[in-house]
Amino acid sequence: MSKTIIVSNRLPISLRHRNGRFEFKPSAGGLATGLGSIYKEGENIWIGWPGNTVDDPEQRAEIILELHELKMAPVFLSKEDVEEFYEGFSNETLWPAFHYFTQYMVYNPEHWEAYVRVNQKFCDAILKKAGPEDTIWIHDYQLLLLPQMLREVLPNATIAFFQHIPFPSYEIMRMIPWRKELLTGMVGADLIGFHTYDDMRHFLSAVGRLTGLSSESGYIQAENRIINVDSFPMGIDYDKYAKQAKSKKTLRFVEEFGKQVEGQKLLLTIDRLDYSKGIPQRIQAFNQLLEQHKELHGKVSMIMIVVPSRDKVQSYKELKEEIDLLVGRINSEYSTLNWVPVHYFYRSFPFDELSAFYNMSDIALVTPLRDGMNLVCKEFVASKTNQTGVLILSEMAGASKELQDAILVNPNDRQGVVDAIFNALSMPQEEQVARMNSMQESLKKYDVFQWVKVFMDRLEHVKQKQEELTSKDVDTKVMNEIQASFKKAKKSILFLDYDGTLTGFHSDPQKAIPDEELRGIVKELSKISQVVIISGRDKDTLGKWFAGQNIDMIAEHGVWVKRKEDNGDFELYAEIDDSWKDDIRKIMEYYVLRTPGAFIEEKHHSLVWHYRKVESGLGDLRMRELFSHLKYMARGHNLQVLEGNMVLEIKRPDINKGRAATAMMKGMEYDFILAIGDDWTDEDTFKAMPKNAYSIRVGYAYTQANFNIKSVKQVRQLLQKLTL
Ligand code: GDG
Repeated sequence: MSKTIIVSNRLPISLRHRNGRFEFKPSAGGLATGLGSIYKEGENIWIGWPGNTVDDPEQRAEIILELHELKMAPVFLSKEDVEEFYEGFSNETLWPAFHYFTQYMVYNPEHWEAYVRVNQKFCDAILKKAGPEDTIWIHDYQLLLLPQMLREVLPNATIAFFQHIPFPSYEIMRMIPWRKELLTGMVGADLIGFHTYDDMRHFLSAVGRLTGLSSESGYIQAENRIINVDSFPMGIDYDKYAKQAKSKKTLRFVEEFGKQVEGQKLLLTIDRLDYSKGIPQRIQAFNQLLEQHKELHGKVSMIMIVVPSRDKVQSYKELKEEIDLLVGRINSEYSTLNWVPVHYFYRSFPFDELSAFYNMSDIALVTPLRDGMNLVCKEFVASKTNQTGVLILSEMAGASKELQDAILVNPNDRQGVVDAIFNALSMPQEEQVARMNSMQESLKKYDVFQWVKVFMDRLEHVKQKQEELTSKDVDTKVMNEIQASFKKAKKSILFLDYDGTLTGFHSDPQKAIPDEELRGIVKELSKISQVVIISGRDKDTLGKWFAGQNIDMIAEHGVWVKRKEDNGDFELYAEIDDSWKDDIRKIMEYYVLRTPGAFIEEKHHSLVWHYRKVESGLGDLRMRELFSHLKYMARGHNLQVLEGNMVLEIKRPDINKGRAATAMMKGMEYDFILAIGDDWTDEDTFKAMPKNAYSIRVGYAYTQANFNIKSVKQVRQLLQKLTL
């Protein structure tokens, strides 16, 4: 039976050294809770680093055994690994880059090498446990290379990846010297999840620009499979927080703590020590509030919990000093004998005390400068069982996309934050309840268990979709079948599209000249079969490129036909009425003027707007604009607008490859028919084929063809096989 393996940098436990022995402390984090329903079942397992270095082989063996009982397996990291892979590349390159703090990015090739090395360590550890049919769910930015490393060894495994932190714009991604390797690593997965649509959009754009893989509606077209990219906003264990807030223990803390801050409105902030959280900016906003509103002195205070983290890294050390200084300043300036503006704790609290802080605070001030999701704001909302309280939330946190009933602020707009606090302090109770109610409803529905379920369902869906496509794949077996059928045939015909089928794309279309190998294949095939090159290209180019070959040619999607027996020129197959061209050309020219790199190609029956050389992104945008413009015009002229590979073509609808192919076969009896093509224009050919024909589309798009084939290389392989 297949199993599920969860992989994350850290295991959901902490390994501590105490009195010469190791102790495990389970983590109560959101991820551990959500995934508990998975890894604790059956043969499933969680693989990761236990959070401490262990060098002694005996101790390692002991830890392996103990973790095995907990359904976990450790990946041991050396001190050097931790410094270079974790603190180094993960936290000093990827973390700042992905949170838009480019000023903190370190470009250290040794850190990169360690990142590759440790990802490989994880891969080896997983391979010891994983079977070819298992599901492997990898978490977060420390393991971006792992999906592809696993894919190479387990090509059929189900591999999913979820990124918990933001995915930055392409502009940031391109700064990383190892960007292509990182993206290639990620697309080894079948499903790639992010918290928000924006993260997903940035990822797709970076993949398109840096790896050349194209995508449509969240599906990346890789060489031999499709990969789904989607947004899955992570929830919390809602009931756990709601229940805890009402528990006796928490209520006792509320009472106890409450006495110390009696009569004051409380603002709560909880973060790990990190520059992405905007802690100094928040203290400054609170300072400004007290400066501008003297009437609030003695009536409002801030409880600020900062959980120690990464304090060996220089930028974190400096941040800690800055926070200490700011808190010191504000408290020394405003404190009275019975009022302290900021209650600052640089430590973490047990869960029941944390819950008391959530419960007793009037306002949660969650203002990160950038955050993947942010669970603190969700936990605050879930803990507000009497539904009073206000959430002030940064627009830069993933959670802001869901929690629209919070007061949303730009954390860089200090006055905006001050005003938000002021408004929150005076918000009428009915409004608080209405907002809280709506946020609670949503968080209850999309809790962490639902998140896991939706993600897993989606993964199954992608695998099914891949299955449908691969069942149509031209593998060795199908190749042999086609070859056998071809050998048996008495009269055969092969319809071969040119660009993207017999040869790859070139940035200058006129340079995609048939190479030696291709000319050889066509020559050999033409000795044993009727060969028809069926292309959208103009007749002169095709005629020149295949001059002297004993083949038929259909040019410009069926406007021109050249039969091998007529040695002469191409013949016009369709009557041409090009009176429409002047109007359309003017429009296209306008778009050429606005789009550097674009150009128009004029064919006898069509006009083509090319954007292959246009800056990526801009080309798409202009093409969409031109498309809607032309669609409107096309109706009046009874024309058809079609989107191709980096082209937009407008033409008469009655001219297409299918019609030309049918005409070519008219009156003949073939016992073997093969049609291969790579885009929508070839779909007309596929549709026109009789039932017994083999039709093959290059790439893994949905198609009317009965088969898909991986690439031009495979097409040539198949054709070569026919010549044997
Ligand atoms: C990544 C992404 C994304 C905090 N102080 C105490 C304490 N906490 C708990 C909170 C909360 C968690 O820590 C912090 O939540 P984050 O959302 O910041 O999560 P991270 O794991 O740090 O970060 C983030 C998240 O992954 C999930 O995908 O939201 O954007 O950076 O659960 O309650 N817990 C206790 N005492 C404390 O003092 N017990």
